[in-house]
Amino acid sequence: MSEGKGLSYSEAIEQAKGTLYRFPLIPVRGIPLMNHIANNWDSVWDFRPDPSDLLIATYPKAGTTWTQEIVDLLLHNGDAEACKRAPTPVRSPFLEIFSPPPIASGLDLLKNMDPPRMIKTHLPIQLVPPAFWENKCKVIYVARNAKDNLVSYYHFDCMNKTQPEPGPWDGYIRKFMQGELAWGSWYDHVKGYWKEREKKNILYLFYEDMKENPRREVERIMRYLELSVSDEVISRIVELTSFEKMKENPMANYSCIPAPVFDQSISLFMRKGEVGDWRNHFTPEQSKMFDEDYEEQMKKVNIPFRTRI
Ligand code: PPS
Repeated sequence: MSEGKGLSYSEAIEQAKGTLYRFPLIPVRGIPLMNHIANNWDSVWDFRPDPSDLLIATYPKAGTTWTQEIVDLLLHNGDAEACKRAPTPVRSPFLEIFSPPPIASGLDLLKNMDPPRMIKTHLPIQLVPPAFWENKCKVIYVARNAKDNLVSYYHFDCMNKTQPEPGPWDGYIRKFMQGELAWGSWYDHVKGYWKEREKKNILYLFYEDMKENPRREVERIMRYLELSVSDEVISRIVELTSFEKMKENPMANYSCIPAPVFDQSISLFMRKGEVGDWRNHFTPEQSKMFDEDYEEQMKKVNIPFRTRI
């Protein structure tokens, strides 16, 4: 398996070990991004996709990996073995990610792939390289309710040793509300794509809908991609992309990224995969304070988020 420059992620991370730490955030047009991304920003902004490339955009922890797996299976007519050809970040490169060498950047991986490519991003809409819109690329956006998204991000920041230290839970909630986490404000992120979804032909999905009725959402993605697969294949894709199946799939559960970056002994990447886990984390006071602020930040839009299904 080659993940750029002929090294697997494990080998590259092993070699880069001395240069890995919790990277500070540097604002790019007001959005806090890891320093390696900020330092390479011009090459990200100048990226030119092929019109056939697909962008899967999310705020971190909203259901990216799940959607990448569904799309890959749809593109391979439900062939499980074909979708085990490489781990998720190799099959579907992360556009803006930059780490110390020799870890391959997203752009390195994309350079070595032929279109159509399945490209992941967490960039807010105003930072998506303009060539995606010029070339009328298809874009799938997945949104997850703020409270579950925040809980998932907190656990991720505990185990991802290259993201800033999450600090105590109470303070983490405030950082989320103030847009201080990597990739900025959740509120602006979900609103930005929502406002542009019709004009830019963005398929706007909800994590909660995917949990409630995965078959319906897989079919929705299939139609958007102008694909046609049989009912039997749809059933297989739903099965293969269940939380349980993906959790045990080494090509989808991020076990490819070893402990100096993802320390899964702290928290698994495939952690719980539920709607409503926020109730196990927020105190009634935290929930009230969060809801009041949410009303204020979301008052001008009506995005149908659900915190339970
Ligand atoms: S990342 O790092 O931003 O790409 O993470 P992302 O993939 O967006 O989000 C990770 C969360 O999605 C959950 N997940 C799933 N839930 C349900 N079904 C499936 N198949 C699935 N795959 C991933 C994953 O468990 C993380 O959520 P939490 O709540 O932390 O479990």
